Amino acid sequence: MTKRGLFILFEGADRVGKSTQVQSLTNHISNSRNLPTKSLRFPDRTTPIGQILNQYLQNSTNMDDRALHLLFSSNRWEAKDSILELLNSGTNIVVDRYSYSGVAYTAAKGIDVDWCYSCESGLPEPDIVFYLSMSTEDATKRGDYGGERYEKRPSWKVINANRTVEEVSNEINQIFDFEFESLQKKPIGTL
Ligand code: T5A
Ligand code: NA
Repeated sequence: MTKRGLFILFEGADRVGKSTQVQSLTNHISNSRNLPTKSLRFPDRTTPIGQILNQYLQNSTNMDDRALHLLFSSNRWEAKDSILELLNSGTNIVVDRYSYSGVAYTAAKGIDVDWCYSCESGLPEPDIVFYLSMSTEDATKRGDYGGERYEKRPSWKVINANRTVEEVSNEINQIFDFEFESLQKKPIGTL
């Protein structure tokens, strides 16, 4: 029987090295385990909704905060079925930003965090979250990154990203290798 794929997520502030580590872990999983592995990113700028988001991000066009939040969220909802198909068919996905970015960036504008999160409720849940953090000082400042509730999750790993690419990816690979088999036994979760 084909085992399901894992949903691995990278989160963290701008420029902390998420995309670099997404690529690295994708290669590690493909090479060390010879398993189908795909990287995804949000926003997915290739869809019609993603194109609106791309225009917003490139030109900082004016948009109502909640309207923008709903577009980022819709951009995840439109990927829901394909995410579940990948996981159920045994493909691991390594994802660059997801709901936690969505909640954090909108809540930082003063919008109620529960409202922000409610738009994400029902989406597939990541099995493990690597939260890349630049320094303990920054990490403290970001204590409310999307709300403390996330950091209580057992699968939330805070990684010191203020090191070389290799040092960071070695730690991530070790954690991944350690957790892989037990995570695979769990059913796919829902936010
Ligand atoms: N957003 C997103 C929302 O508001 N709501 C949402 O729901 C979502 C999903 C675009 C914006 O959208 C917002 C958040 C963002 O503001 P994005 O496209 O993911 O989101 O942002 P990007 O600009 O693509 O990515 P980031 O700026 O966040 O950068 P990364 O991916 O964290 O960093 P990376 O890997 O590209 O590295 C940056 C540079 O550092 C170097 C790399 O080579 C690169 O030059 N680097 C290192 N240098 C030294 N040491 C290391 N360890 C290094 N690792 C990487
Ligand atoms: Na990036």
